Formats: sequence, structure tokens, C-alpha cells
Amino acid sequence: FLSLLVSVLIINLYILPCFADNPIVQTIYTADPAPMVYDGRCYVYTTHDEDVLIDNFFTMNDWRCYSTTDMVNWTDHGLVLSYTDFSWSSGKAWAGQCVERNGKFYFYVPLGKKGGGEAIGVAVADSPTGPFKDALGKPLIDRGGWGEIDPTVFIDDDGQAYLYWGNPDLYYVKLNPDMISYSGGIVKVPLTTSAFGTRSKNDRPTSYEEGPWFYKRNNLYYMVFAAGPIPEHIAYSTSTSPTGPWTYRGVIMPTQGGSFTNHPGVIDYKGNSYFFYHNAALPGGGGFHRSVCVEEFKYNPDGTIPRINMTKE
Ligand code: FUB
Repeated sequence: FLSLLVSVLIINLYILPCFADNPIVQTIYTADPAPMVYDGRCYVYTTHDEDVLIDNFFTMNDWRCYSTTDMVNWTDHGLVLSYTDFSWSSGKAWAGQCVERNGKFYFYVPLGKKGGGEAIGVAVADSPTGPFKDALGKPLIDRGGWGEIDPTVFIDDDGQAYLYWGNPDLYYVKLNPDMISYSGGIVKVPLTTSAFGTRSKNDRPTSYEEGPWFYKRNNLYYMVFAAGPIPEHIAYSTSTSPTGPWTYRGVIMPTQGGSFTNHPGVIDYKGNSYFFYHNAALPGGGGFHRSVCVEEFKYNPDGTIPRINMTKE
């Protein structure tokens, strides 16, 4: 009996079942959802807003993973990666995305660098829930400044992988098949209003702010992104090519929910479409204490995305 009790305790420590409506995580503050479908399960990687803030700003040290097969019952896989796993990082475990290739899982994450500035690292694992290890021991993307945040990754049908990222600018590289290096230079995407929408304030050229989410559906490429001005809403653009030119398609989720940021993640799973985002819905919630939520939606017949509102369901 004692050994059975110990096993149950160990299982519960590592795989905690959660049963939740929105927010889908109700035990800690989470943000920046990055869903990934693998082997029949839907995994969602999130950032983690610490309860106690330093300098009343984003205080984020690690990434978490949750999974489900029905969008109702969630399994908590706990902490899967921390900024301390990158010897060159000083913190800022902000929005990342994980993708599977040839049985390995590549988790692209933005980090603050020791000595200043931001860069994007890549961690690799043999399982979707880790353990993840820094694949390079140095940044994958480092332009020597700031704004290297919010990487989004997509592997096209021809095997070419793309990594987009950035705030206030939007960049991409073509990843090599090893997923931990790239060929060609870093390309800056032209931020034109026809591509990314007109902004209601002239602090930036277009509504593009940050948090890109890049994917393809029915031969159309989608760039869903957090749009400004602050407080953010979610908008999107489409293209018939993975590298643009992009055409602005409008607002998906208006500013709602009490957080000055929002961050999209979109997937199809078991024949339905799901839109992940964050808000400030948990008790004590706010701009630095956010919560990940999900809404089911249906694409319009022409592939456009309908307006989606936040719910508690
Ligand atoms: O979570 C920290 C930052 O806030 C993310 O990198 C942005 O997308 C915004 O959600």
C-alpha cells in the first residue's frame, strides 16, 4: 500500500489533471498560448506570469505545457523549459512556439541576453513535454539589439520551415532541415497598410504590433498577430506565398478582457478550429497576470476568419 501511495503521489506531482472552462489554466497565471497537435493530442505551450512582480513589469521565468484530447479536460505537464536552461540568458521567458520534425520537438523562444538585448533561442527534446535542452548554446537569432521576440514557426508541405518574429518590426528566416540553423539572410517584412492594416494612432506604420502566428490552411498562408495601438486586439493578414506579399484581412478579436496585450494561437484539431488567446480573467488578473483561454470557431467558406469574442466557456 505504501509503495502504491508513493507512486500515486509521484504521478500527481508530474501529471496533474485539470478540468476547466476558460481560462483553461486556473492554477497559475499563463499567457502567450502556442498550440501544437501531435499524435492525436493537442498540446498548448504557455508562458508563465509570476505572482510577485519585479519592477511592476512582466516577470516571466519559464514555459509550461498542457494537453488535451477534448478541449475540456486538460493535463498539466508542468514546467518544460526555463530561461536558466540557456547559459547566455538573463531572463525574459516570453512567447515561444514548439514544432515537431522527424520525431524531435523544437521549441523557439525569445530571451533576454546577459549583458542586454534580446535574442531567440531554440531548445530541442525527444518528447513534446521535454526535457528540452538548449540546442546551440548560443542564440539562433541575434541582431544585437532589441525586438527579437515572439517567434512563430511553420513547416510547409515542401519541407521548407519558416521562422517569423519581431516587435516593432516583423522578420523571417528560412530554417534549414536541421531546424537549428538557417540559410540566407534575415528578411524584414515591409509593414505597409495594405499588408497589415491602418492604425488608429500614428505611433507605428501599421496595426502590426507583435505576437505573429504563422500557418497555412487550404493553400492560403495566414499571419495572425497582436495589433495596436495598445491595448491590443488581434488581426490577421493572408498571402498565397509563405513570404508574402500580405493582404490585411481585418480584426479577429477586438480589445477585450482586461490585459493590455493579447497573443493568438490557431489550430485545427479533430475537425474543429480553435483560437487561443489570453486575458486577465483569473482573480487578481491584469496586464502582468494573464490567463490562457480558447474559443472554437468556424472559418467562413472563403477562408476568412469571423469575429471571435472572449467567453468563459
Ligand atoms: O508575454 C510577454 C509579451 O507580451 C509577449 O512576448 C507578447 O506577445 C505579449 O503577449
